[in-house]
Amino acid sequence: MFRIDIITIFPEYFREAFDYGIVRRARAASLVNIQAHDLRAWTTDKHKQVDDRPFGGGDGMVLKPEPIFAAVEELTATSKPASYPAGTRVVLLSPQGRVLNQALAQDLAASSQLVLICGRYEGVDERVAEALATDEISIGDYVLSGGEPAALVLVDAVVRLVPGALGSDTSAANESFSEGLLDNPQYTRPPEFRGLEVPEVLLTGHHADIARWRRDAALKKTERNRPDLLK
Ligand code: 9D3
Repeated sequence: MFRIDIITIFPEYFREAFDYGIVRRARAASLVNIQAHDLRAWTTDKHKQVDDRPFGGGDGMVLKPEPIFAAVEELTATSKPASYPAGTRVVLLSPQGRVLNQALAQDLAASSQLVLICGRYEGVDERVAEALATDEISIGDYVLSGGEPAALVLVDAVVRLVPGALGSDTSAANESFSEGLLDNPQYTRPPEFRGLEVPEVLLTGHHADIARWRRDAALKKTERNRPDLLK
């Protein structure tokens, strides 16, 4: 079974997040086991301190390395990237990471255990990126208040690619982004709604015309919203 362990100071944040849709189905079918762990469980001091002031000065606090290394050690049986079990990826979610895309999601889905480390505060002691994580990943160029929402996004993108997670009628390889174009627009009944009409061609049953319209509409949508995909 594919295993995903999330290390966070807010384990409750994830409580219902994986109880919906494809992720819920994958869990129910025992294709994947997802657990959120409280980083404070691996502290050893009375105050369960997970952060400290940055060396060299500066605002805010930095997550300390010791509890994070101890957590990964317990969850993977080691804390040396070279000796992680085959198929184990230890991912630090951080604004400094490489940006998640469908190819990276596919790569991660081919592993067997993901350990996700969620940062908070002003950051995470760099020794976690240097000597503990196999990957450092961002979900895009905007500022979040922590790694938790990024972990949700990554889990969703990866779990639906785990073999068996999608219904047999839908193949993950056969979707938008795998083809480099956005999806074509879709319509359903009624054919006229508040004066807004469904494109005539979709009502004709002429399959070749419909296929041509869809290709053209997808191209126009991509030109308008994501010209970067066409370069
Ligand atoms: C680059 C921003 N940093 C400048 C001082 C401060 C900072 C902002 C946000 C430090 C940590 C965070 C928390 N964000 C994440 O942990 C994070 C994140 C994100 O902010 N954007 C996109 N992907 C990710 S993955 C983890």
